[in-house]
Amino acid sequence: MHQEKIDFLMTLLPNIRMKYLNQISTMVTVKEDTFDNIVTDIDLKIQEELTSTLSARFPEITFLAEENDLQEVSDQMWIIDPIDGTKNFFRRNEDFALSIAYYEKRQPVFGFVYDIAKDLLYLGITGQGAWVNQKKMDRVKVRTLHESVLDMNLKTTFTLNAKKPGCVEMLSHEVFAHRSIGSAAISLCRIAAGSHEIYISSHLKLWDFAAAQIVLEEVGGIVILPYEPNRQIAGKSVLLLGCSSSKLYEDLKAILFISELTLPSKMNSNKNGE
Ligand code: 2AM
Ligand code: CA
Repeated sequence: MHQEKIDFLMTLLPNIRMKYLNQISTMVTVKEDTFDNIVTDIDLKIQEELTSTLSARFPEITFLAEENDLQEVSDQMWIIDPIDGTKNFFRRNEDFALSIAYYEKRQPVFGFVYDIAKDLLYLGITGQGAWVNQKKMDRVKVRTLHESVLDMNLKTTFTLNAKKPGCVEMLSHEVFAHRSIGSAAISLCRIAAGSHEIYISSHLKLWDFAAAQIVLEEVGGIVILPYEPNRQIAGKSVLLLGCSSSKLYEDLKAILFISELTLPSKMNSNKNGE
């Protein structure tokens, strides 16, 4: 039923990658005063190309997209981040991704995350599995907290500590290592691929993680919005925790969150269904 949309994107996304891969960013617009969020001309061009091509082919589907004001929640919608990890794109030219998910009736149907620099195209289809460059991904390996590598940024440490003082220091004694990649979509897909186990970010919007969440959940991973499970669909920012197993989530929850936070009941089958 959704194969036509998937096939269309399978062709479109590599074409967009080839077109923009070697383009140098020529203009940077700083939103607000904080330099918290940058947007380059390439973010805008990729979003424009995606939305115009998709709306010509599938005119009934609306867009919830990061740039411009294309933010309409409906029963059939594309959720698009043209570049997730724009600061990486701007400064390092790696670890940034094009992310596009398709939702029906506010439920995830499928999502693509394209790691542009590494040319890895992840696809998750709800209930069917996940693929990378068309190769089916294995279920993710379960590791203990002591074996786990955590990906988290500085801002998130402040937020977690404000909610539960001392929790980040406690966490630092429990994990194997800490890194910070700088792209939610890439990080969640790399948990799915087994290169690390935990990602926590305090300020994400739905387009940052919608597609990658499907990929990770389809290989047995967990994505939780512990404080605000329904805010993301309205385009508001949320604290997100992604990890490779429900056991790991239980261990993290005990360290990071106040005690009354529990998994939604659907989580017993490794899904949170959000
Ligand atoms: P972006 O590159 O699309 O902005 C970096 O830590 C991660 O957080 C990236 O996925 C980045 O997405 C996202 N991010 C950075 N600033 C953000 C903000 N103000 N709101 C929501 N997500 C943000
Ligand atoms: Ca972006």
